Amino acid sequence: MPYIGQRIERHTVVASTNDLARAAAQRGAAEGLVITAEEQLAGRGRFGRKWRVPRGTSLQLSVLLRPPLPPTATARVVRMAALAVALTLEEHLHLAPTLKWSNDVLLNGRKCAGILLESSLRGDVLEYVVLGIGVNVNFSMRAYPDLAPYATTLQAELGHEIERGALENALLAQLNAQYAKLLYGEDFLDAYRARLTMLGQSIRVAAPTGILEGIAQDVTDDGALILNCQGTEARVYAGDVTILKEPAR
Ligand code: BT5
Repeated sequence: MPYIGQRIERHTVVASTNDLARAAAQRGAAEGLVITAEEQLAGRGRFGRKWRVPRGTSLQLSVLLRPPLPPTATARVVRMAALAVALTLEEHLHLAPTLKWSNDVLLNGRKCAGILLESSLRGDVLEYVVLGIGVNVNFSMRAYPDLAPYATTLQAELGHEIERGALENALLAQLNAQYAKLLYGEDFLDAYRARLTMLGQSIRVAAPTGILEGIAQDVTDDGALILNCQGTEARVYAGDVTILKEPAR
């Protein structure tokens, strides 16, 4: 039975915990390794974007997994991680998170956590997956005025500081529980859809291939978002979603 967190490597300052986890994976480290950092000098999001958090305030960790699954299963791992974060916030802090495709956890419509999955293939199976998770904990988004309209922290939502060690333990316990389900074949689609507030809404997706607008209809097992663009179905595999306001009548 895998055990996420059986080995935890704690760092004060790193470039990115995902880099360290990838290097460990390439050296043959066992799955379940967790790498944490108090500060990341080059913390990153998708598409090489920056992940910004003041030092010593938050959870920034990477988990090494070796699920014996095909490459399309990375979408299940992202859903699993988003759900594990959401369930931790629900059960440990009694918050009411929602999810935003593909990798965001929101509180009151603002992003409080993000997930960055990086994988390596061997032939047509996953050799390893590095699951990077960042949760904004004890700081104020006043530190980042450009992010403040879209982002939040647990402290801001709860009105008090949170004990990070206990939160990390709760998150690792959730990840273990959900990863066991993944290995038994769970696709996490129903639980993910249930928290995906954008379904049925008019949205804009900025995808690497261009901008699309339509009604968000569903998500697929391999990670696509299905959009209804004036009667034509479109599938998008990566991008950033903005919810559009209802047009004025
Ligand atoms: C993500 O990317 O949301 C993935 C974040 C993953 C961070 C973890 S921390 C541990 C591990 N090691 C790493 O180097 N990374 C992972 P994406 O969906 O692309 O969102 C990035 C965008 O979110 C940026 O372009 C900003 O607009 C915004 N952003 C940056 N910092 C933020 C923060 N602390 N909270 C909310 N939004 C933020």
